[in-house]
Amino acid sequence: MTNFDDLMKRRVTEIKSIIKNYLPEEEGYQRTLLEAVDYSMLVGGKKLRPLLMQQTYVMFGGTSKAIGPFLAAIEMIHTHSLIHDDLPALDNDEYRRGKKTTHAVYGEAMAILAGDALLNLAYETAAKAFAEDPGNPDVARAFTILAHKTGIYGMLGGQSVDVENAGKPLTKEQLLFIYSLKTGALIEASMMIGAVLAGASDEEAEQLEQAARCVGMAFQIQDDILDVTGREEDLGKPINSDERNQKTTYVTVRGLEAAREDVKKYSEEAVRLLGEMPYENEFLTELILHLIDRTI
Ligand code: GRG
Repeated sequence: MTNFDDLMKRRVTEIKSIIKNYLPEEEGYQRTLLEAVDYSMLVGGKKLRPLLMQQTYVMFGGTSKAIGPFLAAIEMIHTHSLIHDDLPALDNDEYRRGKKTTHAVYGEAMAILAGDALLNLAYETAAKAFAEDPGNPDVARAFTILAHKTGIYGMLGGQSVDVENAGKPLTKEQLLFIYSLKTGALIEASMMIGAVLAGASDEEAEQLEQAARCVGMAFQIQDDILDVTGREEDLGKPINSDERNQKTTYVTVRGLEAAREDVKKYSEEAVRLLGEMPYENEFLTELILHLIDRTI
């Protein structure tokens, strides 16, 4: 095992244990909802967004305890989006992260509620950061980024354009708009929040936003590639979902080879932008470059 793989494993394990601290106990009359929430959060997943947040935080020399709630909150928002994305009304997928999707286990109504519950729990959790670091104005800055990048000008807005255009041909520009919001926005939020909580200026946060936008674009294009070329046992979900849902993707617009080249280009541009900053994190750079060849 290389040093990177080893470090990656340790960091993901650490993030999982931080997230667990913020998950609800499965008790009370709403127990089934709480089980569905915990099931969805614990069933697997790469924990990429908290990892990017934590590593950007490290890059900027962060020391505030406020980071913990935000690491959990970003994964809750991401998991909410996956639960809803898998619903019969959207992609209608039965497997995710190698296990049955939330609606396949708990039924559609409970899955809708579990998705909503996680979106709300994310803000309840992020709000705990105010108590972790009282009087630190960066907590409010981070909270604002989290809410903005999740909403109508971020992930949810991008998803709405995606849903509305399913089955229709799209230009590359339209597709990039959708990707920069539905996938890019949460990755931007992750890296910006990591920096802001470590005391980064607004200008530095904006430069990170550019770098993160490139990471998000590369990540979504690779997602499109894996939907065609990946192995179900690696991905933990069925392949050819985009074709089934008549989705225009980067692969259908640009072809497989150009898509692969662009994953590399966007990732290298992200690394270049990070390299312009007066701080360093070798692991973060390696992580972004490793994502180029990801198979999961
Ligand atoms: C509210 C009805 C309703 C729907 C919301 C907002 C939304 C659904 C979906 C967001 C769009 C979305 C699911 C984008 C896909 C982004 C993406 C590539 C997800 C996969 O991320 P990974 O590979 O997943 O990091 P793991 O399982 O590793 O965490």
